[in-house]
Amino acid sequence: QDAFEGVDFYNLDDLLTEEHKLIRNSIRDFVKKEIYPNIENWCQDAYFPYDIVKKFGDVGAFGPQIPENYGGGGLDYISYGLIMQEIERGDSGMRSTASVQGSLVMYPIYKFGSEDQRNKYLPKLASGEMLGCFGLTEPDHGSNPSGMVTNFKDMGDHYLLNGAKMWISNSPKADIAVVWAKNEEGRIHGLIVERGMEGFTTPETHNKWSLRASCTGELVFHDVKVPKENLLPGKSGLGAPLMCLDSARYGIAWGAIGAAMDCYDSARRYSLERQQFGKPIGGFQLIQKKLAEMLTEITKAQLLTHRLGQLMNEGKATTSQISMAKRNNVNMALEIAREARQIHGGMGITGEYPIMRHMMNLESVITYEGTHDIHLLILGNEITGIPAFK
Ligand code: TGC
Ligand code: FAD
Repeated sequence: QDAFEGVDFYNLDDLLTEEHKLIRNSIRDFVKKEIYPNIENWCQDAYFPYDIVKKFGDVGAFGPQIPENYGGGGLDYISYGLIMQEIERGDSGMRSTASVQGSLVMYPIYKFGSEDQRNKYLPKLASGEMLGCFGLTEPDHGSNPSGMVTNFKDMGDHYLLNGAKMWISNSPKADIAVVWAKNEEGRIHGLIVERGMEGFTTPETHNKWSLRASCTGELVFHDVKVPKENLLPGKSGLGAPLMCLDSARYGIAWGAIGAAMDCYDSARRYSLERQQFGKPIGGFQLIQKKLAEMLTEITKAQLLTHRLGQLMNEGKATTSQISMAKRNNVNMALEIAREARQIHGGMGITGEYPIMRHMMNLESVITYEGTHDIHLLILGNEITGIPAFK
């Protein structure tokens, strides 16, 4: 496929700074060179290309919003969003690797970690020398993480950690895991668990039809001795992991636009090349309706995320504003992938085009970081003041 052009129907580039555009273009080039030519094979083979970790570090995709003195990019939230958009234009699984590292591992260590923890882990995570994962979900507690049973006991000179996490992106290859567990009083804390600690294993989850280039697994803890200095001291309670989710969900709202743009771009090109009944299928009204609606939905999603980015930069974005954007944009991308699949006819199911891959990936994206319906209920709670999820 020819070089991908961004979708900018409302001249949103005019609202970006030169730095934003430079960052966006450098990640776009990176994705074109390093991800786009290989991603189809990686997904077909269910292969996580571990060397992408170092490359993401080199290009500044890990923790762009973390201050530079800890190895991060020191960038604003619009830059962060643009980076996620461009990576997910390549593949949602690749964006998962980056958003887990930046928002779910580096962010809690930066925000709630001690100075020693920040200095020990952040520069290595930023450079890609180290890969991290985030363990919140459990086999019996997905949408309801406050019910978690993973727990730790104070043994005097260390903590003893027991329990299991499931569906953890990056876990089979991660060097460290930020794990959320309850203490003896039932209070949730974050602990940094390192690969190699006795009793800690990370079995891989196989046979996924979605996010096949991202590795997913469990985190299993059998009497793991965790040094006391590995507890994140800055914040406890469910609010701590939920703050991390705010940051990651924000990135996903941008990322989904990237996947949608790629589907739209492919459908637009195909509709001009493919001839039926003696003319390009793009000349039929029904195809034009699909393309016009795709462009409209992408543009609306861009406006939503741009404003949300401004609010994030000002520290004013609320959880429910982020929920609205994550929910809307991922659903929008999934709908566009389905319509783009129709436009490609039979070719839409093959690996010749990126459509089916994006569509299958987005089935995970619409479920993780809070399902489509959980985000609806977060909005319902905001509107009425009555939490309907309990
Ligand atoms: P609730 O009673 O509402 O809140 C519990 C405590 O947390 C506080 N809080 C927040 N604090 C900071 N920031 C936020 N955004 C906060 N939201 C809530 C809240 O004030 C309260 O504090 P306190 O002091 O009163 O205790 O909690 P709840 O148990 O009723 O749950 C609410 C609900 C259902 C919305 C929440 O649990 C939820 O969001 N569930 C979805 C779970 C989820 O999103 N899991 C994601 C796992 S990670 C993942 O999927 C990574 S995939 C990454 C990839 O590969 O890209
Ligand atoms: P459930 O919570 O069992 O939900 C099942 C269905 O019930 C959903 O439709 C849901 O919307 C609905 N439902 C649940 N509660 C309610 C309610 N109160 N009202 C109405 N409907 C309800 N987690 C991590 O911690 N770290 C990771 O890195 C991570 N990566 C992931 C990667 C992949 C590929 C996937 C698929 C998941 C990942 N997750 C991760 C887990 C993800 O966050 C959970 O799958 C998600 O939160 C939903 O939990 P669940 O799968 O247990 O579904």
